[in-house]
Amino acid sequence: MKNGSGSVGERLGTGGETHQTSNGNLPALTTQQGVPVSDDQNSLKVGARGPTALEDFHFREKIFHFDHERIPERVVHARGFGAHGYFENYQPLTDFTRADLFQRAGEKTPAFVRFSTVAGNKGSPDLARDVRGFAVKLYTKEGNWDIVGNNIPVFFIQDAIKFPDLIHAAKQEPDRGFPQAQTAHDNFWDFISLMPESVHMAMWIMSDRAIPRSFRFMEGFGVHTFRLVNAKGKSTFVKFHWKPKLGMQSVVWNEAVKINGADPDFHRRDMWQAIHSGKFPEWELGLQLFDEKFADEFQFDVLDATKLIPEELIPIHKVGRLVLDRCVDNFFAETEQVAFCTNNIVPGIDFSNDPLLQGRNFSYLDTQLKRLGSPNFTNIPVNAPKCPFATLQQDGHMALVNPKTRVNYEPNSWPGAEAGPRETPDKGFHSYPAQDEGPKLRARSESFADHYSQARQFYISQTPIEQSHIAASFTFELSKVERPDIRLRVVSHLMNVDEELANNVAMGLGLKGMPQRAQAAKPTASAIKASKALSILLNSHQTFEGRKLGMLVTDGVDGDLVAALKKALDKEGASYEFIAPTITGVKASDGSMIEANQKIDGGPSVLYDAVAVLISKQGADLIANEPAARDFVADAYAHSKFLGYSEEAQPFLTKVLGADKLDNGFIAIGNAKDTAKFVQECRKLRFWERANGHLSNVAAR
Ligand code: HDE
Repeated sequence: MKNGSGSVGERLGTGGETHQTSNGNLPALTTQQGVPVSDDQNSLKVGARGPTALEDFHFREKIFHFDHERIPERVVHARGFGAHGYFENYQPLTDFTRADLFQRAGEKTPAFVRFSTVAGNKGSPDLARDVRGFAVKLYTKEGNWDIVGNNIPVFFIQDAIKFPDLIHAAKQEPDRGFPQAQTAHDNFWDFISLMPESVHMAMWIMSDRAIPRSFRFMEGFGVHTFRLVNAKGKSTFVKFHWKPKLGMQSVVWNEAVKINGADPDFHRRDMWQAIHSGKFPEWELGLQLFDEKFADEFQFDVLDATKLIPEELIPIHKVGRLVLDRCVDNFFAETEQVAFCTNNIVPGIDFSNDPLLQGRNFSYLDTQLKRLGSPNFTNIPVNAPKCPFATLQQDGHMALVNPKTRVNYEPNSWPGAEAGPRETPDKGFHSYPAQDEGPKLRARSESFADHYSQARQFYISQTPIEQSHIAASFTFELSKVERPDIRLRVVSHLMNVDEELANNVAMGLGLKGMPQRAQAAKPTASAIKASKALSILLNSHQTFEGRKLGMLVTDGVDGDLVAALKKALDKEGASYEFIAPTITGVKASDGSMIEANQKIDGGPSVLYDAVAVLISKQGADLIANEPAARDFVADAYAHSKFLGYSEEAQPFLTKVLGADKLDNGFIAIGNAKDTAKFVQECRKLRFWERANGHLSNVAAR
């Protein structure tokens, strides 16, 4: 019987024979004990009108199993989406690491990746303002290696002991059970404002990084400093980066709010569609490599997870690519049951003393036991190594791979294969013999004390439009905070980051005066340099590849124009959907039918990277007063999107927006040549000049 990723019979090693239904085409439905079921529509009753008989073992088993379908959701990162793929190594990295997956050029290592949000519950919307988890499991030939990272290179706290406090503060407030999947509430900002070390990360989550357009368009980071160790035992410090092949892209906040209503599964659907259409998402693995000398001389402590190392200082070496080419067969079996553990490392990789990482190494193993219910969670196919493995561990709930021989201990004197596995000092994992000593104490290193300099660096590295988004999101979140003293305390920290930012937020909140600047353990380094790598917009890949155009069409649309636009999009590697007054579609001017993907109120423009309004005169009249059609255009305008339009659409656009609004982000499409021009413009992804104009209007007021 086929069930998810493999046949149940196969998985349990029974040979996989199944009963057949009488027509022989479909497998027979059975109980878990393999008994064929005669009737799955009616429970067993005494007489047609009951009562139900307790002896109905099929009914009881079915309901019993259903009652136990749920397992605890992850305490953080509950909402996620996973996919399979592989990592391909470019060149041998033998100088730096003996890790097997990096030894040979072209070596492909199977991978499973799970993306997630942090704060929301399992059913929360994808476009919450939040950090995204970027957890990668690499099934190497010497065991599983998990890089359990995020899409932001720093973290809120420096010591793992504060993690429960951080998460309690971020999640729903305990008395009322809301708000969920958002940090715009008192408890979160109360905590942040009392933890200056979190200010750098607060800048990142208030930036566009926290509302990515797609998992495919975001970076990933291992965050902590790790070690690479080569065959001679030499250690090099390393930070891991994932760089998306198609560049980074985010949405704007007003758009995020609307996407959450229109398609709460926006990110998982995007990933599913990309993989199913053969446009496999891809990232390059980048390494920042540095030695003890750099670590000693660096302005910040490389063990402090609230700090990053600017790429300008330690460049990133791209060493391989990660390709996601297969969706899961079963969401629960794989995405829900995958168990990432920071302590899953392989020979050639090692930990640093980052106190956050050290704490995580306890937490992940512990949490899997709670969620998956047994120390045998490693036997679940998505978690099992793909290389040979042999332990002397046994028993426990759901034990599937107990030793088959008489021997379950070591040392033993049983001969031959009976003797079981043995340690391998030459090939086995050795911890790097770092020299660590000091008094036993509860303390925070002095070298962790600069809380504002990198927060400032992040801010000054952004373009004006990105800076305006940061100010707007601080203002938005703090406007949801009820206690004025908490709002003031946050602004007092921002004054240590950047005066202009603090003033803009204070203005947005309508503060009568500025608070006293927060006391800083270390003053903000005024000489800190901007780092271009920190901005999304300064790193544009200038491509519309992998993006999606929404085409609003009506009966009478010019069929040639549509065909030309489709061709231009195909050439670019972009996709498209048709949005029409009815889901049946429309009849083009040449008599051909165009099938709709969305009815107009099911396909708002927030779901697309750019839009085209290719309507006929009669179509324009039909939709002129349709609110969803008007919103389609008004939102695309407000979110600075490029908009292509047919000549017949112009009066409609003017009616919705006003004649003066048709700026250079509007591209008239009259012929095939124009379609190419339109797609070329779309490579800029957004027409930010429109928003900049709005910014200067605000400044002038
Ligand atoms: Fe996690 N984190 N975390 N975290 N984390 C979990 O493990 C924890 C931290 C991250 O898709 C949990 O299996 C502690 C940083 C991701 O399944 C739990 C601390 C980073 C995922 C846990 C941190 C992360 C988790 C909950 C502070 C980025 C999702 C469920 C020391 C580098 C993995 C689970 C997936 C999940 C603990 C901080 C990333 C409870 C104690 C920093 C991507 O073990």
